Amino acid sequence: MNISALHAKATRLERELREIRDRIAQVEHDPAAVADDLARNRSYAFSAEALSIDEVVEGCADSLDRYGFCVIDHVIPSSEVDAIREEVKAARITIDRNHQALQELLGGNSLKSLKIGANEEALLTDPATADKVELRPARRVGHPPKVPNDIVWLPRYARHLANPFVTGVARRVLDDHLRIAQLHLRILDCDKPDGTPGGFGAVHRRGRPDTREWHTDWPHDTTAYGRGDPGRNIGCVRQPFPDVAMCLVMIWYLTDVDEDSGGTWVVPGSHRDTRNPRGPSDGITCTAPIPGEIQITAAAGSLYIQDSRSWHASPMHNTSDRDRIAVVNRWCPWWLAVDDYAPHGLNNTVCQPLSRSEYLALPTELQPLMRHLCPEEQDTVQQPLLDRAMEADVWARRAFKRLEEDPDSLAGVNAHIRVALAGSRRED
Ligand SMILES: O=C(O)CCC(=O)C(=O)O
Ligand SMILES: [Fe+2]
Repeated sequence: MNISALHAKATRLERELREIRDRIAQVEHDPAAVADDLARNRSYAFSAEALSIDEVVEGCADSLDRYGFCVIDHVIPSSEVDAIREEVKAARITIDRNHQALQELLGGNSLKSLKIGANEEALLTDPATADKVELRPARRVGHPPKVPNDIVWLPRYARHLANPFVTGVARRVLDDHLRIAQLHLRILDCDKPDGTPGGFGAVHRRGRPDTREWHTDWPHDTTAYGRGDPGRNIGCVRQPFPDVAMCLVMIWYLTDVDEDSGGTWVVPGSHRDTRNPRGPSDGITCTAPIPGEIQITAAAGSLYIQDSRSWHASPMHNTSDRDRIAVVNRWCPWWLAVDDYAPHGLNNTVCQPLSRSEYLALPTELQPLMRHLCPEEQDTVQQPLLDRAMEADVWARRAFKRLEEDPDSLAGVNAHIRVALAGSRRED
């Protein structure tokens, strides 16, 4: 059998195995019953008001591992929520105006359709542009400037972003040195008196509670923002995704959310499923419901956190009488490559920059999470990584000391170490 016939056979067998696994899963458990139970009991949620930081971190890490998501209830105290919601509404107007001004400056129909050539780059870096549009230099030399990070319009919200409950969960799941790589508003309008339906997406697609827009998020967003455009494609990890949490998506709800007022859709356990709702070979229709899906319910001031591999969707309807107001951020470990791609994605939210004075105005505890956004700051690795390197160095030095002092004693000292081959278990 030649190699392409073998590949074809492997693909057929993989599909068959998947179908058999699906059938077993259906017999073994009814995903809808599991989902109903989870939605009713909210066993994914942990309260910042009632529990200690350690309890919340433990509970959330476990829920992220098991379901792919969790909620921290009341992470913003209720006395603060109204003022932050108003701040976000005002920021929306400022941000939209700035995008509009940028679009007019560059003469495009939409920022998404703009082609950035030498003329546009010259306009963006022309000092006279500063009177018309707010732009900041990007960290990467040779990349055009971008609109500033939304955090500059949200000083009140910024005081809560590095909340120790939140950084505790992120550090546990990702690594010690964290970076907030994206931050933007996510507002879902409610139905309007003129008949415009509420919900997410293009108006003509909105309004029904039984449609979806399933996707996974950067760096697991299969269409990678820019699709086939090298100027805008931000990259996507190859399928099947490795079983590593690479990014935590945080959605800060500033209005109550439930089935009719903007609760995020998610499929529990999907972060470990090797298929993807937008995977071309995975047989899933991303606009239709999926058995086992649930919609998050949470009070204003609560935080939804998910692994970026989780299959999820913004609701395409909002029949409540208020817009759903939320701020989204994407947190990643220091080792994930950010923003070296998509230099023409002017309104892409990856690493929107900060000036030095904006960076210095951030709350002290937030600065380490956003330092990489400021081109004038030297972004060195942070203390916990230095501590780890020091520990490793002390351990290695001991061995070299022994090599120098007593080389004959080395021969058998690693005899207890057994390295397993792939597929077998490590022997402790
Ligand atoms: O609007 C939501 O609830 C989900 C938002 C979302 O999918 C995203 O920002 O990646
Ligand atoms: Fe998303």
